[in-house]
Amino acid sequence: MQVSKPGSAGPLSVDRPSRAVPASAPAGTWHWAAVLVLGGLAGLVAALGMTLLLLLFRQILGFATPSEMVGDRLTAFISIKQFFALLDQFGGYSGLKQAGGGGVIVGQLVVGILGGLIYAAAVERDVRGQTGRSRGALWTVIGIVLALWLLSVGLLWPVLATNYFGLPPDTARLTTALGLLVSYSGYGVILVLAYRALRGRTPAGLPSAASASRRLLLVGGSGALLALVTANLVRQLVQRATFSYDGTEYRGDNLQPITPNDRFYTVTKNIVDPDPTTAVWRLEVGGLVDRPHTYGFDELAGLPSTTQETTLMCISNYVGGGLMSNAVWKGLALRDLLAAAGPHPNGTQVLFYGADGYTVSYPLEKAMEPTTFVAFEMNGEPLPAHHGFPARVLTPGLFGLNSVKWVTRIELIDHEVKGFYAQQGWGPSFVIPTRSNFIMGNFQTAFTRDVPISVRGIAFGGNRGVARVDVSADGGQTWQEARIDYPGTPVTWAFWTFDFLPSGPGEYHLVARATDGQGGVQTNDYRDTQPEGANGFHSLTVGVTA
Ligand SMILES: Nc1nc2c(c(=O)[nH]1)N[C@H]1C(S)=C(S)[C@@H](COP(=O)(O)O)O[C@H]1N2
Ligand SMILES: [Mo]
Repeated sequence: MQVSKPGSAGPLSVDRPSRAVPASAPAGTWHWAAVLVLGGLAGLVAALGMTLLLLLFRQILGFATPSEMVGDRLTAFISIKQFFALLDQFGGYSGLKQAGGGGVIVGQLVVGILGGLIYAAAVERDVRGQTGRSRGALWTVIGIVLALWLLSVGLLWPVLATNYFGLPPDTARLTTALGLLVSYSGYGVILVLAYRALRGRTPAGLPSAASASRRLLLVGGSGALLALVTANLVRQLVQRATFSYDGTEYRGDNLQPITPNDRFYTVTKNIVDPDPTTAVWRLEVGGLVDRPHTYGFDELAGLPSTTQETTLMCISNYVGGGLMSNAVWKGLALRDLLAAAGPHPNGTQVLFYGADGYTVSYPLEKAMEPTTFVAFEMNGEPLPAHHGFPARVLTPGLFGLNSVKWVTRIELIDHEVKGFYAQQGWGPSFVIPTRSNFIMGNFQTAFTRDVPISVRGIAFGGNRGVARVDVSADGGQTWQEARIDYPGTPVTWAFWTFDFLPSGPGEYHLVARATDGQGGVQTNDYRDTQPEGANGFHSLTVGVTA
């Protein structure tokens, strides 16, 4: 029989000397049950502490949390079909984000509890001398921390390049990885301390009932306190969450050619949007260029700038939908920045990064078009936080997902890569087809001979402009030209009015059809929003009563 190790030879336990057992005695089931409960509790408390550390890093330094990164990472593996099925199941993008973010926090706690169980078992083996060494448990906890960290960094690698205060991707990746290591180490430290506090240093036995309740109260109380603070930080984040505004459309009867900032349509992949500060935010222009450069905000805003009116539209904008808006942006042509950097001849694609880990890529040719823009003002104000403060890209002609908000890096590369939404299966073409909408919804009005009914609408031709709009009241057999009220520019929408003169009472189905500035006529080939954006005529029903 093995002799007790030094240290376990003295009074085995202050708490329960009478029940002291030799260190090598087989543990009873009651003992292991208690060990697992204590281990699980220690693991839970440690996981709460870790979650709190992750949230503090999020709040104080803008580091991405696993709850936010996991969803982004999974997007690449989910087809658009599955994505829409999930949207259905969770009641929209916001519901899905909530479930995903919350699910990861619950997952963290579960993994934390499992870690606690493993650690507790290791401690008991050490104490009983079964491993022949006394530090097995310590190595176990170090192993758990490192394994979880390597797993996280490996699995989340593509999205680690996220920093909500605006650090460019490489720095963001490094700091996120370090933040995870510190937080996971915090888990390890708290686990060891909590388990020790729960179990005591008693080599083999467990605390007496009286001592156990004191210990439980101490550790449980600390856990409750951690949970409270953590919940409070989560609540603060949730208050800033995108649930309340993601998917905001610009629609209604009172549309104006220039959309006020607070009504501009909004789409974001994020649970909580970036909130860059210009002290931290940088814009890198690099990759296959001669003179890579990192711009601070003042330097960027100090470059010769212009204004450009540009309309954006989301690829998810259904026929007649309001996921489109128009603003006057101040900034400069992207090609000015690229020319200053000196692209290598083999640089063929441009890859953009957002502070939120968002990516998109398109050919250099597109980036060099004179209207592809880097904006830092919107309608005379600094870019609002939700629209990409402090700087965003505008890519006229392509759907909104190509206009990266909170841009932190513009990189020249020599091969095609898929950005955030392309990985999910959107595209491959992101060219906006010409469209026209009625602004007003279906309505009824009384028939008055020779008095036309004014019907208003918008039309958008991507970066091709709008040359004319026609309206048909007979299902497309005959067309009459509408009046352009606001022609806009080649990269904006246009507003139009059609004076509809019904021949008598009845129900009329009007459809509109735009012709773009290059002579391309809008088609009625129905196409769903996925994967390349919706297409088809918008129709309006006008009931004309006698
Ligand atoms: N960094 C970043 N840029 C982004 C997005 C995003 O989630 N993150 N969403 C894209 C999508 S899908 C659209 S439609 C437009 C919306 O821009 P807005 O919210 O300013 O209207 O931004 C694009 N740029
Ligand atoms: Mo979008």
